This record gives sequence, C-alpha cells and structure tokens, in this order.
Amino acid sequence: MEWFVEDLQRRGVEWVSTLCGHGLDPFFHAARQAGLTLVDLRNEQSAAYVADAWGRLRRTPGVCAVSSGVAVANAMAGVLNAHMDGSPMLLLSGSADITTLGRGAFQDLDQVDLVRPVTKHSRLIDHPSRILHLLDEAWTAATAGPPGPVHLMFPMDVQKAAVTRYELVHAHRTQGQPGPAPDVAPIARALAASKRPLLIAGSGVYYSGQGKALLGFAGEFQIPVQTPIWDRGIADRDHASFAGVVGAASGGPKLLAESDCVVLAGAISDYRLGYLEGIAGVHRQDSGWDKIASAYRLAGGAPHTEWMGQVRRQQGEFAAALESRAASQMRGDRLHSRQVVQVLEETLSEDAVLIIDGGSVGQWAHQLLSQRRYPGHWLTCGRSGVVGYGLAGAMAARLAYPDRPVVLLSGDGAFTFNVAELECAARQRLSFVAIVADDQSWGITQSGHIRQFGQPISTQLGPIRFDLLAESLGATGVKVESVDALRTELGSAIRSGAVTVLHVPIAGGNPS
Ligand SMILES: Cc1ncc(C[n+]2csc(CCOP(=O)(O)OP(=O)(O)O)c2C)c(N)n1
Ligand SMILES: [Mg+2]
Repeated sequence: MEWFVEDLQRRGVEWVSTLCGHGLDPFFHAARQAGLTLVDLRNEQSAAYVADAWGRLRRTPGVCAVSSGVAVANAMAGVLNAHMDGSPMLLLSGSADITTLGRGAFQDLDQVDLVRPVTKHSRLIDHPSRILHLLDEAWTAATAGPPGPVHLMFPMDVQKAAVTRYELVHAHRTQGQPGPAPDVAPIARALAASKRPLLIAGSGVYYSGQGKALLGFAGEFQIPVQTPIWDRGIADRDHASFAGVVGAASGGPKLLAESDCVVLAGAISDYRLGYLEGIAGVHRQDSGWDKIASAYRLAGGAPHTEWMGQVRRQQGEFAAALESRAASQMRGDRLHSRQVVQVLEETLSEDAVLIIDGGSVGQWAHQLLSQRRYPGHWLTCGRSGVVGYGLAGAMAARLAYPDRPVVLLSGDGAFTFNVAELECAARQRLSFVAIVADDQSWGITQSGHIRQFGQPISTQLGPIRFDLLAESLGATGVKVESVDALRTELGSAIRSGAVTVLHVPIAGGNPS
C-alpha cells in the first residue's frame, strides 16, 4: 500500500477526499503515515464532487477514496459529473478480500462494472505486484487526450499484501511520436472569407491549454467568441472578443443563427447549441490556434470590425432586456437575484473564485456576469446541469486556491443537498463565503411548471433559517436583507477567512 500512496504523491496528489469505511482501512493508514491529507466529508456524493471540481479547476485528477457497496453508488454522482464534463478524476473504492468477491462478501458488489459506463477506465487491482502499473494505466487514461474520470477497485487482501520493490511490475512507457501539426489553412480561409464568423470555445480548449491563443487571435481580428453555458471558461479577464455564454435556458445573444461561419473549438454540438440544427457553415478546429493568425493574414483576412460592432450592440440589447426583466420582478420586501449579482460584480476581485450552483439564480449570474469574461477559475455545474454540488465545489476551490477569495452563490434548494458539509468545511478550515439566495422554491423548475401547467408541482420549499443552520454546523451565519448589508457582510466575510453563510431571502423569477 505504501508504494501506491507514494506513487500518488509523486504524481502531485496532496489530498484525497473521502468518507471512511473499513473497505479502505489499509489505504487510509498508509496515507496517514505518508502525510497525505485526507479531506473528510459526510456523503460520498460530496467527496466525489470535491475530486471532480478540483479536476475542473486544476486540470489534474482529483482523487476520491470511498469504501464499498452503497458508498460507491453514492460517489457515482460526482463521477458522472466528471464524466459528462470531461474532467480528470480518480475514484478509488475498497472491497472485501479478492478471494471472497462474488461469494456474498460484506458489501459485495461488482463496483468495476457499476462505474464503468461513466468512466474512461474502470479496473480491479487484482494482484499486489501490479498496483503501480495499474495506477499508471488509470492515471494516463484520466489525463491523456480529452480528460475524464477513472476508477480502481482495491480489494482488502491486495491492500494488505506486503510487496517488495523488486516484485512491483512497472508500466512500460514508449515515447509517442508527435502527431502531424494541425492544418489551420482551411479554417483560416473560411474565417477570412466569412462576413459574420463566430468561435464557439468549449471545455476542450480550456483543457488543452489553447484558450489564450484562441482569444489572442479572436481579439486581433475582432471575431466574437462564445462558450457553451457550463463549459470551462477561457476568458479570465474582460476580453474584447468574448461575447458571453450561449445555450440552454440562458439564451445569450443569439449569434449562432446570424453567423455565416461557426467554428467549434473544443466544443460539442449538443442541446446547449440546439444541436446546431439549421445552422449553416459549421466547422471544427480543436487545435492549432497558436498558428492560425498568420494563415488568416495569408488568406487575406481582415478584422471583422463591423460584425463585432453589431455583436456588441446585440449584447447591449440583450443586457437591457435582462435589466427590464429584473426590474419587472423586483418587490419592495425582498432582494432580487439581480441585486445579489450586482454586489458580486462590485466585490469580486479578478482572481476570486466564484462557484455557481442553482437554477434561476444561476441563470441570472451567468447572463449578467459572463458578458465580457468567463474565467477558468470559476466553477459551474458543468455539462451535467447538476444542482447540489456547490458546497463540495467551494471546498475544492479552497484546496485549489489557498489564498484567493472563494464565493459560492447558491439557490436554497441546491444548498440543502449536502448542507452538512458545512461542518466538515469549518472543522477542516476550508473557508469560503456562501450566499444562499432563498426563494423558498426549486425556482427555475417552478417557473417552468407555472408556464406549462399554470401551477407549481412539488416545487415549493418551506422556510429554513440558513444563518442559524450554519451556526449549528460550526460556521458563521448572517441573515442579510438589504443591498447595503449584503455589500458589507460579503466584504467582511471574505476578509474573515471563516466559513460564512449569508442567508439572503429573495423574490424569485427567471431571466428568460
Ligand atoms: C441533481 C439534480 N436534481 C434535480 C435537478 C433539476 N433542477 C434544476 S434547477 C433546480 C432548482 C434549483 O433550485 P434552487 O437551488 O433553489 O435555485 P432556484 O432555481 O430557486 O434559483 C432543479 C430541481 C438537477 N438539475 N440536478
Ligand atoms: Mg430556490
């Protein structure tokens, strides 16, 4: 077991998220002995979300270790999230002795098969001498090409077996030949010839580290860039060409239908882009963005000043429509999501990590905050569209960025999925500020029901004093009922370095 833990550390792993269970006891002991931090949570769902969120923020696998049986089923939520978003993650699960598997062992379950459909690689560690070899195989699968989650199941007798350095089987690494350089000429020609080009930059560009090059090119030639909502962002700062998130309920300025040359870069054509149905002139270019500028010049390409101006005008109209929609929903007695987002806009520094979890409030945040930037250090649910990952996401963000402000903006429904994690965060000093925008409903779903059926169905929630709940879990809780109070409390909570929950009752309402 020591070899395995040492190898994880050699790969840069500093912590493992977990919920204990005897199925992994030898691993826990070895981790403790080696000084590998164990971050404990109260639900394997959160433990897996922590690893997934780390992978999405840091682009290296987050590691989550859970026991056996239902523990693995619980962790599936986070693994599935990583699978749908394509983020690197390693799930370790324990089990009874390999000799007893399938014979009715305690928590006997074919975890390898259970997890396989939502991982790039799922394997049983079937012999102590193969632990490093199999770890290498899994790690490579998680990180090579498009990243994704992987799983290793570690039976108890294999964990306990003593194995000498000489018995270890090592992976044979052959140095791969570099592939041919991507041909950027056709895409450069198409972009240069078009009147209204549009780059759709998806998570693939973020993970391959091409975001800066793509934005540099787009900025120089005034080509608008949009990112599918919930994909990883590449615009860490306000950018001259970044034109917001696109898709799903969020809308965004509708540039797709108007463009005569859409280039998918590390993005997939899915529901968020309406499967690109009826869109003409769709191209794909996942790499080579650092080489495209000269090819574009060669093809006679010029800056698309007029089109960019039109895009900015459309964005302005979109923003104005948003403001009037917000104004129509404002009530005197409660804050509105628009005002909460306004305070975030004023308060968040460029490097602050914002985590968005929730329905309507999440849509407001996306539409209002992402018009000029959508930073890679912000975290959203990802392509799965999940709610309830936010507290784990905030803990992961604190692990990933020990010195930055970390702020979670959550709906009241999303917040309660795993609310007890506040205790784990406070105890383990993984600090952040959570703003709970409380409309006492599964708001976005409720509006959908009212629109379709004229009434809500199972979407009303009761009152919770989130400030008092937070206090009972060892965090700081403050009820906030005005914009001024929110401004003051958010600022001081960020400075305090404590886990703080700001309970903000809001009037509900969707941006679209
Ligand atoms: C795991 C999961 N369950 C259910 C949903 C469906 N869903 C999407 S948004 C939403 C409502 C979220 O409510 P809340 O967090 O209070 O945010 P609000 O819409 O009220 O702002 C629900 C239930 C989901 N996306 N993920
Ligand atoms: Mg709500």
